[in-house]
Amino acid sequence: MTYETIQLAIADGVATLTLNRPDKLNSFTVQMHADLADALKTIRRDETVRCLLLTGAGRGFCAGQDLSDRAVAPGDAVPDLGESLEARYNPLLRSLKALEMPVVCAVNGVAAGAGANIALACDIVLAARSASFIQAFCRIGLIPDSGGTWTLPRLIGPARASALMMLGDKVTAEQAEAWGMIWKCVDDEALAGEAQALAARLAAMPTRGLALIKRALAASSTNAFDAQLDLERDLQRLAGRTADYQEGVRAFMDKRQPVFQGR
Ligand code: T3D
Repeated sequence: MTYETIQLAIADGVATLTLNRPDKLNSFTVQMHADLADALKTIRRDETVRCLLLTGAGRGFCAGQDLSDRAVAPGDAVPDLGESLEARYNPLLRSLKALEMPVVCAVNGVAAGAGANIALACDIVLAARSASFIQAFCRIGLIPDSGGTWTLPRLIGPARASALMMLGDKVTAEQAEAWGMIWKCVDDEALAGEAQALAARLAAMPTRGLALIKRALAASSTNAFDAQLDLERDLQRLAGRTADYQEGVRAFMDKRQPVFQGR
């Protein structure tokens, strides 16, 4: 599908979304937000799509907000960044989190600012060995957004999260893996292949079940243990009604590989 700032390709159950402003390290503009919102709507409506793979074109994954849209002359009105989050970044993060399928992120290069936190909000994150993550916000007087103040301390703990957010230091992909910030660091030349293989594997799995796992994990960060037990009961009830669960049990009993339909 053709967009000005991104590419969307749908094949074999996988939607591959590529941020595509490589000369500006795929930094975000209003147009890119609009393109992404439209692409995500297409993905949600397409019943053949069972996994989303997000990546970037060129040498970077995403450098966050395009700062050339933020430079103002002294005395000019300053942009309302709260409005920018409300209208564009927050809906994007909510869309990714609410997407009823696994979201894989293949971080092909530097992920800075909102770019880092969008990557970290995905369900499974792979990164090229040469990639890095930078909470760049503090370098220009901002606070981490795109869910970063929620996501990062949960992934790596408050001590590391606050130092990274206040210092804006670069974290290499190897360090990110060692800290549990991402799932896996892979050699640069292997990234695209590994990410496609992972997405294809997820797309052949019980999609409804995976979406319910995603929902349970999201709720676990705020629920007490008791409430989480209740939620597991409710979600397991839904999982138990899916055709894929029936197929999983039948295949196990028949000693054959299951064929899941994502229903
Ligand atoms: O504003 C709101 O709506 C609120 C929301 C904010 C969310 C945010 O994301 S705020 C944080 C914004 N991002 C940054 O502060 C990161 C800025 N970029 C960098 O610090 C560095 O570019 C990197 C560390 C990411 C990479 O460094 P390096 O040395 O590998 O590349 P480079 O040479 O700096 O960048 C390459 C080109 O991309 C360069 O353009 P040129 O000179 O070749 O024409 C550079 O200007 C451009 N570029 C990189 N990041 C941005 C950008 N252009 C616009 N906006 C950017 N964020």
